[in-house]
Amino acid sequence: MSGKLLFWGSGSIPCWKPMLVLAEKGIDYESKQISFSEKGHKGPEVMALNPRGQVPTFKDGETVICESNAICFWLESMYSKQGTELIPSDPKEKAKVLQKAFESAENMQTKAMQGVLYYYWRTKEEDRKEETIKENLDNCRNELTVWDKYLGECGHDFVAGKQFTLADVFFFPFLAWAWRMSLDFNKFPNLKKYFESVRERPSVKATWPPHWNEGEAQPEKMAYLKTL
Ligand SMILES: N[C@@H](CCC(=O)N[C@@H](CS)C(=O)NCC(=O)O)C(=O)O
Repeated sequence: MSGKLLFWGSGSIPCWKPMLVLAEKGIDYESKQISFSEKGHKGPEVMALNPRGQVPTFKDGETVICESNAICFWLESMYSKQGTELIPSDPKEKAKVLQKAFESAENMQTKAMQGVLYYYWRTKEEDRKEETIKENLDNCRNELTVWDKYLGECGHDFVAGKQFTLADVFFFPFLAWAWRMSLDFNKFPNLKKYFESVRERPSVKATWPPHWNEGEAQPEKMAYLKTL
């Protein structure tokens, strides 16, 4: 027993991040997949560790860590020499990685995803407003364009340079989500190239959300993302 335990749910971007770190570092852990539809995240096991009843929830020995970003930092600092080094020690390189990681955590969430996905989920069809949909799509397109340009300008394979880092751990799940929601990557050639290459990484394949292999996301529901 490694003494590490992760509660996670399929398709959750916050869960995917620490799972990628664990896989990149080759760290053994006990994996406990919860079912969102059965409210496993509100069950006694998770609630005992995380009063918010959210996943990911992680335990490493006696240390309990909630919040996906905190788990990633914990793993990187505890196991920095194991597997892929996700935060470089050189201060300039480190700053670049952290900038892109936080930029992604902030903007991909609020500008790209929140508007298009949450508005759609949380607003009844009859209450949806054309102008809000348009504004959300514009925000999403603008955000993806920023990242497409970054990747084009740096000419590197990864978001913060030549190596896969924490910036990719934070960014890739958002991009994969956009792909899952029928985003047409042909409009973002650098993102397309990045996505197609990074999705082949063993860590990504090993942690791909299991239910994504069972069929498409409700493409008819999210078809409007195609208009991006
Ligand atoms: N800020 C948290 C967010 C975690 C989160 O929202 N997890 C979702 C799944 S994606 C969840 O457990 N939602 C259930 C709930 O909030 O009740 C993190 O980054 O870990």
